[in-house]
Formats: sequence, C-alpha cells, structure tokens
Amino acid sequence: KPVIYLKDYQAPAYQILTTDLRFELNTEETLVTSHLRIVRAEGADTQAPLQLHGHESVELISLTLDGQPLAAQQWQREGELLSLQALPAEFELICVTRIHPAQNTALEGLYLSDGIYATQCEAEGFRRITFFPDRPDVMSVFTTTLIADQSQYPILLSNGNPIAQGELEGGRHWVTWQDPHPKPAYLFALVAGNLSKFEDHFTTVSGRKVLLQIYAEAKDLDKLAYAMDSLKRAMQWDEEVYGREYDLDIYMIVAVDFFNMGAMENKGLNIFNTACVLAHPRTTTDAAFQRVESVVAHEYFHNWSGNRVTCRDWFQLSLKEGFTVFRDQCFSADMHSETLKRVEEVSMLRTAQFAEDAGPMAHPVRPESFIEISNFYTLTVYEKGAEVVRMLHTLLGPELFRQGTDLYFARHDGQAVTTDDFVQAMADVSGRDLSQFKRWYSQAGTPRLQVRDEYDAAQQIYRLRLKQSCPATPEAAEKLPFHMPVKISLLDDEGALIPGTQQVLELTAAEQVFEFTQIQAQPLPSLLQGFSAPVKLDYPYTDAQLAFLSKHDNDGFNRWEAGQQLAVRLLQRLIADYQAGKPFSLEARLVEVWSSILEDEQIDPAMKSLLLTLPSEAYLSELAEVIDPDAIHQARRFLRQALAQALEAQWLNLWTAMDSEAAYQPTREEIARRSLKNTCLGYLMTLDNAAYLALAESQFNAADNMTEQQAALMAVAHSNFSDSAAALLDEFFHQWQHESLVMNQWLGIQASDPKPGALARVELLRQHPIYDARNPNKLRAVIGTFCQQNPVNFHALDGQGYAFLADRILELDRQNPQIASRLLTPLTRWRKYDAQRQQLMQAQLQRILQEPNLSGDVYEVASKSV
Ligand code: BAL
Ligand code: ZN
Repeated sequence: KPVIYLKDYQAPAYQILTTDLRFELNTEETLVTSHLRIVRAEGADTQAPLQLHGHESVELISLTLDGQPLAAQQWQREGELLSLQALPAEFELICVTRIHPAQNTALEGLYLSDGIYATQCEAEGFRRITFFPDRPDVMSVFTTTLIADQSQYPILLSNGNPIAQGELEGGRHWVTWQDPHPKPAYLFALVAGNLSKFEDHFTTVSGRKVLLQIYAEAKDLDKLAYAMDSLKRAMQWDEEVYGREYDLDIYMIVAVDFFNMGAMENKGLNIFNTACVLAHPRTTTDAAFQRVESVVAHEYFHNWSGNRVTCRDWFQLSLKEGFTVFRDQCFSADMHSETLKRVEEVSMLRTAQFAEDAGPMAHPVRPESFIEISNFYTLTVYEKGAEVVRMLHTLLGPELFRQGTDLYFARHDGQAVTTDDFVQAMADVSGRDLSQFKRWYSQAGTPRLQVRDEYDAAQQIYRLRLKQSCPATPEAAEKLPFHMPVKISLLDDEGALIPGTQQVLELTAAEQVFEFTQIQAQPLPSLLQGFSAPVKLDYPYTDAQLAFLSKHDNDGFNRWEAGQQLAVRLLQRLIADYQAGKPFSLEARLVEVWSSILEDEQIDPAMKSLLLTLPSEAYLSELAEVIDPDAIHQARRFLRQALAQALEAQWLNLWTAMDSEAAYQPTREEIARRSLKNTCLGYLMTLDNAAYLALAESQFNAADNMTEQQAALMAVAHSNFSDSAAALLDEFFHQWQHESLVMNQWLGIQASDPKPGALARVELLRQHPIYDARNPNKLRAVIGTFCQQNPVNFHALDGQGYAFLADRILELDRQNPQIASRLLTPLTRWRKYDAQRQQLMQAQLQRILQEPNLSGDVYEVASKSV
C-alpha cells in the first residue's frame, strides 16, 4: 500500500447528494444495491474521473449510469480504486455488489458477531460493503433498506428514523431507515439480529422527546441500566456545558461481543463493544462502570464533535477525537472528582502516550503521512489531542473557550473541516494569535520543561527561569518552541499560598524568566499544577520538599504528584541497587510519608488509595534510560512488601475500617471505600502470611460485587499460595463461566501473573474452551495482557515471549490486521532495552517483515520500527 500524505490533499471532484442502500442479508452472502445521485463539484475539471473505493473482497455485479450499463472503456478497477470516466455533470449510478459477512474476520465493514450482523465503517470499512467515495469530506443523505429472515433477524436497524417496513414471502421482512443529516460513509451503520432492548426517553432542552434504546442479547438485558443512565446524564451535560441538543427522534446503542475498538459513534446508531456498555455490580468492577459511563458519553458527544462537524480528511482525526476525549474527561470529572480523574488521565498519558511519543511510531497530533489510517487511532491522537484542547481551555479560560466552541459549531455545522478551523474559532473569539500554539498539532515528541529559580532577598524578588526543549522524532529533528501554559503557585514555609501567585505562565520562547515581586521569603514553587501541559518537568526538589508538597500543595493533582515523585526516586535508587548487586533497604522517609497518609483522616479514601499506590512498572519503564524489567519488578516488589511489613497494623486497621456489610452501591463514597480496601488487601497479601490469605478468601466469598471479588482473586492468584490460587481461580471460573466479560478478567488475571512460568500458563489459556482467537476481547485479555502487563515474563532473556508474540502476529495478520498491528506495540519499543533484548526483539520484527503478504497495518508498524 502506498504512503498517503496530508500535503497531497485534494477536494473531491464529485459530491453524492443521496445514497439509497438495499441490503439482502442471506446466510452465505449479502447483496448490496446502492443508488447514488451524484453531482460534479463546483469548479471541478469537467474531465475529472469519479473515484470510488472498493476493497478487493467486494465482488462487483453491475454498474449502471442513468439507466444504462456502463461501457467497458468508461470504468477501470485498480487496487482499491474504481475510476469512472467521461461523466455528465449530474447523474445517477446504481451499483450492485456481493459480500460475505460470515467470512469477514477482520471485523471491518459488515460482519457477523455471534449471529448478529454489525458494521464498523470508520475509518475505511464502508469500501468493504460497496463502491463509494469512502472519504470523510463526501457527505450525503442515506436511506437504507434491510431485508432478512424474520425469525433469525427480527431486529433490523440503521441510522436515522424508521420510515417504512413490511413482510415478504418465505418468512422474510424488511425495514427502511432514513437519516436526514448528511454524513460521510464512515458514520454509516446497520445491525440485524435477535436482540432485546431496554428503553427510556430524554426530553431535550427545547422540549423534544427522544426515544432511547439499548440493544443486547436477552441474557444481558439486566446489565443495561447504567449505560442508559449515563446516556441521559451525558445528554443533559452537553446541553448545559456546550449548548448542544440532540437532533434525531431516536438514539440507539447496540452491544456486540466482537468489536475491534471500544465503541463507534455511527449517527443515531452507536455500536459498542459489550465491554463498554454492559454493567452490573455482580459482574462489573467499579473501574469498568466508570469506563462504561465515559465511553457512552464519548460516543454521544461525537454527535456534535464528529458527526455534525466532521473531519476533512483522516489527518484531522484529532479534530473530533482529541476534542471529544476532552469533553468526556470533563464530563467524568463533573460526575465524580476532578482530581481523581486528572490523576488517572495523566498516569495513562505519561506511561503510554509518552512512550509512544518516544518510539518509532511517534507522530504529531495531526500526522503528515500514513500507510494505514487505523494505525493512527493512537494515544497521541486521542489523549495528547485532548491535552492540546485542554491547553486552549486553560489559555482562554472557560467563558472564551465556550464562545469558541459555539462559534466552531455554528460556523462549521454540516461541514468537514480541519484542526486549523478549530483553532481559528478560538483565535477569533479571543482575539489572540494562536499560530505558535498550532505547533502542538504539527510537532511530535514530549517537550521537556526545565525550571530553575532564584530568590533575591534584598529586593524581595523571586525569579523562575523556564527552559523548553523537545527531542527529535521521526518526522523532524529540530523543534520550534511550543506555546505552553504553565500553571503555578508559590507557597510559604507553612505551605500557604502566597497571595496573587497562583497563575498561568505562558511560555513561548525557548527560555524565559518570570519575576515575582514583594516575596518576603524564599518560597517553594508548585509547578505545572493540574498537569497544565503534556511535558516532562524537571525541577530540583529535595526529597523533603516533595514530602512537604505531598501534604501542603494547594493543587490536588500536585499533592499526588509530589508523593509519586518521591516514590519514583526511591524506586530508582532501589533499581540501581539491584543492578549493582546490593541488598535492598527501605528508606525511612517514605515510611513516614506513607504512615502519615494512612493515618490522615482528612484525606478522602479514593485519594488515599491513589496516594498509597506505588508508581507502576510501566511508568518506571518509561522514565528509565534503559529498561531493566527484572530490576524494576524486583525493586517495586521489595518496596511494596517492605511498606506492607513496616506498616502492617495500619494496613489491617484501614482494611477493617473500609470493610462494610452494606449492600453494593455505585456511589462516589462507596467506590472510594472499595478502592482503599482493595489497596490495603494488596499490600497485606505481599506478606505471604496465611492470616491474610484467609482475609482475602473471606473478602472473595463475602463480596456481593465484582470490585471486591476480583481484587481478592487477583491478590490470591498472584500470591505464592499456589494451591489456594488454583482453587480460587477454579471457583471463580465455575461461578462465572457463562459471563464472557467476566471470563476476560479471569484470563487477564492469569496472563498478568508475574510468577515464573507465565508463558506456559498463557499457552494453556489459549487451549481453554472459553478462549476464542477470533474475538478481539479475548485476544487482548490473553495476548495483550501477557505482552504488556507482565513485563518480567514477556521480556524473559530466553526470548520466548518475543517469539510467542511474533507467532501470534503472523497468525492474526491474516485474520484481523487491525488487532495484529495493535498487539505488535511491545516489540516496537526495542530501543529502550539492553543489547541482548534489543537483538532478540529486532530478530522477531525481521521475521514478521519477511512474511510475503503482510497487511498494510502490520507492515507499517513493523517497518517503521526496525
Ligand atoms: N471513532 C472511533 C471510536 C471513538 O473514538 O469513539
Ligand atoms: Zn471518539
């Protein structure tokens, strides 16, 4: 496949006014008839060909132009393009194609998920259904008729409103749907199956009553209430916070078990991975409840940020994704806690996105080129893209930002636009020059922000010297300075905010000095509050200052951050000790900090749980110059165990205090209580003490909810009590074997077990009857978890983990290239490891590249990585 460049963008020569589709769904094949009304775009060359996209799997049955079969010399099919020549300015094209959904294992286009027909058309799946200009800047009004067997497929859904239906001979029936809003093909969807539904209503701000329906298999009907509740809260939030009202009479969500992504925002008919919609206290953890809430909201918010205003081309993907992630982040923060949410977002950004930005697939938020667009549904486009929107919000303030989004939606409603258009709306309402700010969209890499300070006691002047730089990334070696909002406060020696010093410094030059006058004594700076820019901060805090800030910082995020950085330093010293062959020892300072956190009754339990959680192995790996998976694992394990031992009575007291007989509730307070209880259990279980094994088993047995049951299972399964681990895993299996999503947890807990021999255990899991190598959720639970969340085993020096992953990639590439390419990520990070591992990982990448018919997806990632 060729490389596609942003600089080559050309507006389409033809627009599609209307698209009428007719699907005849049969067991062996599906016949698709598309009837398009087409006009040449104003100003386009009269000789311009019409270019339709069609995947090689689509069989072309017939093509008719204005009622006449198309002459052979008038069309040409080459690769994915079907070009039509010598066309009138306006015409009708009828195209009949045959496709085979039952054989579609890639899960792009139309496929069967456990007997349910479903589609996934973003980014380029529609071309697997019929020939069409499959690009987001071609928008048309769709009318869709579905015909299928009535008993097997009683429910037939597509975008928009149902306008007609009827029965046919032979037990078949049909339904026609019409979507009045012009849309690109990537937002098309259909669903056919035997589904049950959960219904509700929402009355919009202008008084329109919208029918809300969530469809799932009958057995899951009791797991839909939370998604429905989340949807209604999201609809109301978008009216209140962004002034956005829903625009159809019906909003549908369908849950399917086979899905490459989390969910998809098809107009009026979202299709969801069951993992992002089903929720029930008995089978779903609190974390998964929150994920359901945020994904439901995310897809709903796309109705404006993505559907009403869409992307001109796929380089602009972050226009809708970065903005919509920012919107869903703020929604979740409003529903729960701003600080907790921010800690979660930053943790993910700093571990996974920073690693991506430092690796061979690093790309700007608005990439310049790609081979396969599905490789660019990345943390950079999504999460860093959201940080960029957040920085605009910080720079403009909430009122101007809202004026900016109002202008953006009003100006571009019904259009396909660019990230420049988004920033322009912000510039227009604020009167600010944001041209330098746009470098956040065009330059990849994580900037480094160095801060140094000096205090002039005689003049009572305090100066902060900010210096920024950005490492080279594949698209550019030299980087220009970013426009960076750096939120700060100055604290006095009691920890109180020095009046007037909380502000947003705007760093625009490579180096800049900011001066604060009338500062009566040397202050302590709290820097980058709320993580106001996605950068790596470097300021020489002492351990004592970090301990102080962890108690007194006026910013909740920075209180957490100070404790984390203190733990990071300690862990880094332990890692160095391990590498030097020195015995581990526990430093008193961390014990004191942890002890005071444990005892502090002012700290909310959710925050306490976060504060007491050590930095992850993934974050320590990201910070390391050369990743030593064994040293990182052993150091962290030692510190956890040492803290458990040093503060044993306190962990147990707190576990007891957090234990409760009360029935499960999904409230903020109860989520916090369970989280802290599980954190305490995790520490206690590191002690290899039979009394705590009994405690964990009692928590497992007493739990009326998955959050406590699963945490207890994980603690026991990963412990050295092998017999108990096996017995509990078995009990859990028998309790939940009919719940596919719970079985994913069961698989994941085993795949992430750091004890030796993990690969052999993973091989057994792959043979287990509940495993299904065609189901992306199962692949992620076993292969994804082993390769990404079990570093000490995956990176074993015998190289078998690497060979295992390469084997899986080569198998999967023929079946589902998107998932294959996604799972390849750990091998692409070889440069961060020692010479021996580098060589082993590279050898596997080379092996993959030698495969003759590699998909564009895997080829792009592997070739950019070697
Ligand atoms: N548009 C793909 C799925 C999502 O980001 O919502
Ligand atoms: Zn999205």
